[in-house]
Amino acid sequence: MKTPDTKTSQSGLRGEYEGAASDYTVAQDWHRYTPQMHERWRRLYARQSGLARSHACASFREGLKLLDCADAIPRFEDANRILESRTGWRIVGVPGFIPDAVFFDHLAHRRFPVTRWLREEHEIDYLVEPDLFHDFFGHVPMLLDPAIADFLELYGKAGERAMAMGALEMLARIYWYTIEFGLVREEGALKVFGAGIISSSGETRFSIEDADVLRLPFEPLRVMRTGYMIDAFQKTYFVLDSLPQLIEALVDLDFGPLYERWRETPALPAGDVLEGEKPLSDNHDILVERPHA
Ligand code: HBI
Ligand code: FE
Repeated sequence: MKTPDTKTSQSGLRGEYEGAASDYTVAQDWHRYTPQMHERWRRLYARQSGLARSHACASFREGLKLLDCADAIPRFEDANRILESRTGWRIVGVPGFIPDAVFFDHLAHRRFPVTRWLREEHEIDYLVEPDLFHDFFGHVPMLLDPAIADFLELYGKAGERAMAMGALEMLARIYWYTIEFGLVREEGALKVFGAGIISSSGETRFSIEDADVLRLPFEPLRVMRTGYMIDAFQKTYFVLDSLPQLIEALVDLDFGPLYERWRETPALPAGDVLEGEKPLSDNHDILVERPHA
């Protein structure tokens, strides 16, 4: 057994699956965070909330403000009071990545799994796995948006069916290109709502400021065909007209026929443009905010 007092205590929180319940949940054990971890959180928060002011969508900014977590690692129970009163969501602590079926079941019941350990100093800019900062800072503010709250429950429910139909990859791309790496148009400007972007300083700037990056209007089947990058910035971003578009697009989808159509269409590598497709260009469709040179 690992105990909090050994020198492995920091990494001990990380990936400690042994004590988890059958649904992979663990207590947050907030008292185990060290002063260094709280300080690291403050620094991460300061950097990303500064970027969010100019680059994130309004729902993210409002949600983040409500969570009031600039000064220390937040307590899950405090966030839950806010979530439960606004959208009926709750967060549950997990040791890290959990199996797909368990992940979907939590979402279907309006529980969002949040990894309880924080990235280490050398991972400040980048890590492959979800950690506390990505999960909490990136995802939890958006759980306070009614459209995202409903979409995630629907996604959880769709997950079980997709697994049964062997179409998980297709559904996962929807999640990836929206909840993780989605952009949305707001009053003519391009804004971030995806957690994978907003928890990364490099990708927040890249996805919004880079004039040449490929941005396509969100279209479910197109998204489902498109491969994605897991260890580099995305080569394609999909842009919603509004957050409610997400739920409208999925609520009416009969996944059965759609999965069949998907099987017949060839997969596309990230970054490819199809004939006739019109990437959003900053001349007429969107305003790309470039930093002043
Ligand atoms: N587990 N903790 C955690 N976080 C995720 O984002 C996650 C997961 N398990 C499965 C999963 N995501 C995805 O593969 C599904 O969305 C398909
Ligand atoms: Fe995530």
